[in-house]
Amino acid sequence: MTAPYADLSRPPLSAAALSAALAPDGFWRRVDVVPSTGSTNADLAVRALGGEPEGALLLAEHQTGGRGRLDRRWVSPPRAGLTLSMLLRPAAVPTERRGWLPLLVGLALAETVTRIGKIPAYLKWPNDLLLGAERGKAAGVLAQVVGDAVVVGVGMNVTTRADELPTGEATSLVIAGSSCTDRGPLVRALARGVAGWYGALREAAGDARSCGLWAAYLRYCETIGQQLTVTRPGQDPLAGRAIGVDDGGRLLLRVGAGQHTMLASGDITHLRPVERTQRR
Ligand code: BT5
Repeated sequence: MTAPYADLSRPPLSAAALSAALAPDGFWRRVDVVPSTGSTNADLAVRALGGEPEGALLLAEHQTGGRGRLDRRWVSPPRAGLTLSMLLRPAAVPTERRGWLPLLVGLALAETVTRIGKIPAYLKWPNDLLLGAERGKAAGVLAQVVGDAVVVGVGMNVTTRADELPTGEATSLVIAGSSCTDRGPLVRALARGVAGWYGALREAAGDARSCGLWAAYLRYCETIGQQLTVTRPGQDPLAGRAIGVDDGGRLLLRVGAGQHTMLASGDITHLRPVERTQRR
């Protein structure tokens, strides 16, 4: 008999099981798992352009052209992690507040890893998920606006071994000591978390403060209070201290005496070692 998959520590995901588990919650209308594709974000973007309603969740066991921000790549061995995208149509969230959409997905990731994996998780603004004393990157989020839809993609390393990680700054749930490396419960918790926070943000017409999203995000975000540098394509690097996140999900930065600026995007580097205390 031919084994359906070679690596017993990396069982496949079941779309039927995920659909059955998520359907009663109401939001996730359609769940698909494909064995391989270029990019789940690209695939859902095509479906969004075709008019598909929100509530679609697309997972790939392997991506051959996984995308990061700014044309960078997301690479992961087959079934070693989560590579998934979600289709949202945030009509009830004013455009200027939609910066909270990728942030809430980062928050749902941090909550999932804390609750299901039982390890501390940290967010680097806007939404890198960091784990461990070295604050390795275990997950990233890529949001793309497609007409009036937003496709939000997540890549998270789950059983990825050190020799499989693309950079020395990366880590995975198994390396960080997660008590769960079964992708099914992780997907379910993440999808429920996203649906919950997204529903709350919609009901609050995009007001992240009144629905509790802002406070919850700040509990995990280690960027606030840090001295940091920001790099953005085609612009000089910026140095400053992060002092908050605004109503649009932008990072508020103090760049000099009495001088402030808001960042909607950019790559940041924390300059001061983080205090190794758990704030939760
Ligand atoms: C991100 O970009 O972190 C967003 C990644 C989003 C990937 C998901 S997978 C499902 C969906 N479909 C897609 O096509 N994409 C989304 P960024 O902040 O630009 O980080 C990219 C950088 O992270 C790369 O340049 C590498 O240095 C690093 N990187 C790549 N793969 C990684 C991995 N598996 N773990 C940790 N770091 C990684």
